[in-house]
Amino acid sequence: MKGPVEPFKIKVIESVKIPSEKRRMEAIREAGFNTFLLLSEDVFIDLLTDSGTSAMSDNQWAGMMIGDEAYAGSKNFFNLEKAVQDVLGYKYIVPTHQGRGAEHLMYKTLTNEGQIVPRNMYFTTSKVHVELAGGTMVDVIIDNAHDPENGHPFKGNIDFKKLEKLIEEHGPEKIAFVNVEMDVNMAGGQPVSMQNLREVRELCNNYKLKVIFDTTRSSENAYFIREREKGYENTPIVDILREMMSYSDGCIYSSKKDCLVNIGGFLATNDKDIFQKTRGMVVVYEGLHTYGGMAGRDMEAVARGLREGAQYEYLKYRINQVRYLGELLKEGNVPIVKPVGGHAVFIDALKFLPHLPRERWPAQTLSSEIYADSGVRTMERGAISKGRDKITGKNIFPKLELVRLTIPRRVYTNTHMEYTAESIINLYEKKDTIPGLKMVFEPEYLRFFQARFEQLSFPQQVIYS
Ligand code: P61
Repeated sequence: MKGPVEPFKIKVIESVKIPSEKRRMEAIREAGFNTFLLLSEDVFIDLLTDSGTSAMSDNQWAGMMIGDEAYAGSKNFFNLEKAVQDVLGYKYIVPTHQGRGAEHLMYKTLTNEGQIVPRNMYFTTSKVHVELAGGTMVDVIIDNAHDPENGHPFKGNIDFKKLEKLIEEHGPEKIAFVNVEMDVNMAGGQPVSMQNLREVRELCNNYKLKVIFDTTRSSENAYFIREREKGYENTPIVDILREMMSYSDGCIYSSKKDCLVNIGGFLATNDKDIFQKTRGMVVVYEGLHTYGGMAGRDMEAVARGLREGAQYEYLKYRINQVRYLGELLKEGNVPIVKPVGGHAVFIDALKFLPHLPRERWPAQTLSSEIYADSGVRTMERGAISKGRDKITGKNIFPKLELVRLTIPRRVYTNTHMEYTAESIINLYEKKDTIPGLKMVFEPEYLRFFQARFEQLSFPQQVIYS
């Protein structure tokens, strides 16, 4: 098997080196066995996230040089507005410093105390912003998404029975809005089909409910629609994107992913009321409505990146590089979520480390072991990310206990993928010797970012918490 051919050549490089085994052991201990707390210079291949880690093109860097840093009315804002209108089809845009800034404005505007927000699986920042606005997020994704072995081509789809039951049970006035994520991150980067989006719209029309998309990885989702959904085989990606967005009332967008930039975000809508309310808030929390926390040069890079990231040839390479890593791991019998998603390969930590109880945090353990073994940084996506129940205060143990190997866009070569796969396959062969972790520091919000752990020695079946 071979990796995909890159549709670009490399103009600038950044040196990386693999720290010694001794330094890796020290570094992970110093980081409290939390890969978020590692120093970047201690990392060889950084697969922590695809967020803000893309390599920009010469065209984007050229755009940075024409940054108009006027406080008000920057011309780069209007370029960004035009790019959003052309690529996504929304009329109004409110810029923000990154995705969670947009979530804050949008979700606060649309959610009243005690309301429910159905969504196709939670995302950490989305959940916290709905909760801070007084709402509760309820998962209405199809059951297939919770099964790592299930090969459904659109595992990100909304389950209509679950959604309708929720609306009927609570009444439509209790539903703040319906939230649909593209290429569902926590499910493994799994796409939503066009048919599902269309039907969600119809259902919500019946109940007069607003539909808000999390379009963060919508271009990658559009690629999967073209690859897998009948009737879209030859449709240009931009046409697919515009049809997708036509089924929503608005979106939040973290530009740090599919827009191939290091920082930025926005919300967009065709709804004048949402626009006016969020535009009123942006000046309080982010900055003036023509920059929203971004420099002019950053808005230019987002505008150009949104167009570049929707090019078919680029997306084909992108999705296939992620798939290449997934295939290599599968060949080495490493248990991964199937099918391989858009932005990352997810390892099933429960199958990788079956000897560890859930309270020993198998995914957290595995991500720290992968780093110590190879210098590759990955991320826990399981019970630590999920957090505690808002009412009982107890840890929630989601069905998926995963380690995410997230591939930055246009940054690593196929040889980096091969190194990563070989190291993890070697680790899998000695998996029985891996001891679990004990959490010794737990922050109140988004605990996974700063939590600290200690390594237990074998036998570690005793649960202390
Ligand atoms: C990531 F560990 N994602 O995947 P912002 N919606 C969606 C996202 O994936 C997303 C945001 C909104 C990140 C960064 C990150 O628990 C974590 O621009 C589907 O990051 O504010 C971000 O966009 C928020 C990593 C965020 C995490 C939260 O790596």
